[in-house]
Amino acid sequence: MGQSVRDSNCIFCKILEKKIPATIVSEGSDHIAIRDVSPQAPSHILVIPSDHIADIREFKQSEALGKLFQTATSIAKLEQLESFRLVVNTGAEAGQTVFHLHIHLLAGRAMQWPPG
Ligand code: DGP
Repeated sequence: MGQSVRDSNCIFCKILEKKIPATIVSEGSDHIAIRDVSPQAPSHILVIPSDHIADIREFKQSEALGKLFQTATSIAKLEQLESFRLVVNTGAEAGQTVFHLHIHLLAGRAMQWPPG
């Protein structure tokens, strides 16, 4: 397994490198899953790839992207979340604030549609 690509200015890279603490839900060679510091639902987990990739448009490996979604789905099962929403904010106008790709796993309350 090669070394992960990191950006020393990225908060999620710092979490991946354990330079900043986080509540870890799951960890593997290809990802870390943590509880969101500002939860928007009773369960709010971020699934973050180990490599620094700014957003989903930059993710060129479709197999790895599929695996990341499978990881999010497995975590939902482990957390016994019957119903959940996976969200990938892409670009500032869409609400992205951390420019290291991540999947939000949200659950534990009724969700609105369309999302705001
Ligand atoms: P987004 O807005 O889609 O880029 O989501 C970024 C999320 O990351 C946001 O819900 C808040 C969360 N977040 C930002 N900084 C930290 C941190 O230092 N620790 C944790 N656990 N979550 C963070």
